[in-house]
Amino acid sequence: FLVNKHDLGVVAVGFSGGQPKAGVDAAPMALIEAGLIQQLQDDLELNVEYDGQVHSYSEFIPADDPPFRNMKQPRFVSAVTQQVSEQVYKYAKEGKMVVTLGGDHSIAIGTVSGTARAIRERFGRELAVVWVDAHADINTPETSESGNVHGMPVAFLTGLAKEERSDIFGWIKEHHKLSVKKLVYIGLRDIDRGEKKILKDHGIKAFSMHDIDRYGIGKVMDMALGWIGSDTPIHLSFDVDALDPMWAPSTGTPVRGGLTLREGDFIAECVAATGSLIALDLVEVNPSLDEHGASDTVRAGCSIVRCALGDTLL
Ligand code: EXY
Ligand code: MN
Ligand code: MN
Ligand code: MN
Repeated sequence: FLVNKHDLGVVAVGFSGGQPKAGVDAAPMALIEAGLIQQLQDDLELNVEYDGQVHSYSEFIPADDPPFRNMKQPRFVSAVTQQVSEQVYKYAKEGKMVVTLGGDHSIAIGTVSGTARAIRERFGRELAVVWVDAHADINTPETSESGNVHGMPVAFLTGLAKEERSDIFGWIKEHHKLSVKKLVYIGLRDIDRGEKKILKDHGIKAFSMHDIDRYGIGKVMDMALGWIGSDTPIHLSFDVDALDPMWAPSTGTPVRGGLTLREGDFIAECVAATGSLIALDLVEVNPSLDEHGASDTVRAGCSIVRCALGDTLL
């Protein structure tokens, strides 16, 4: 009821400006060349609307982009995510399921703000986000040790990080935001000290790899989706580095001790089975890192997208 689940909008975001490693901008093309869109059309019988281009957003490159509040490339990331927000909003407003292929995880500032706004306008409801990641990506510019914005999207989306300047994320208004109570993490295992304090202080729901070891992924998914509750629209933001580097080595910030390929697919399948999924991001695939592992990483990414869109084993 939340979306017409056969109608899909795809946004290909070839963007790497939220972190320092080149190559993550090539992921959308790698995923598409591996047959992803074809699979969605032919195997899952979805009506896919895709403008046929991987956006590089070169028109948004500022003449000068010095660090601001410790953030690197703040104007470029702000302008690109503002544009992504509009692209995603447009599809979500039409009642389409939105799939965004990244790109580094800073692009979620655009995707989640776009769906949050559309869901408010269409249903007067708040959005829930399932953030699958080795990292919490909830640094404020002040707690971040790296200055890389891909480590900050959740802080901006929840309003924990704020900035007035319209050219540096000041465009993010209340209607774009997400409540910290409607956020659930799965797969965490590399959290900065400042992030730990933020998670604790705000009572944010998080299932780490420790929890997955203790309870198993089945129970963790029951608890995670139980926290969100039924009938709440869900945006799934899936960072491929949640998977163990054994399965997804080609990513900018790999952390050992992660999810198996099946656990990743299972998470996507469980979210799909709620019937409440309205948008999906697949980010941080970097085919130029660990090149012999690139095809595995791309295939893992394709599989997660298919599972989230309702592909079942039998
Ligand atoms: N917490 C670290 C930072 O803020 O720089 C690492 C963040 C990595 C973010 C990757 C995309 O998930
Ligand atoms: Mn991430
Ligand atoms: Mn990550
Ligand atoms: Mn660390």
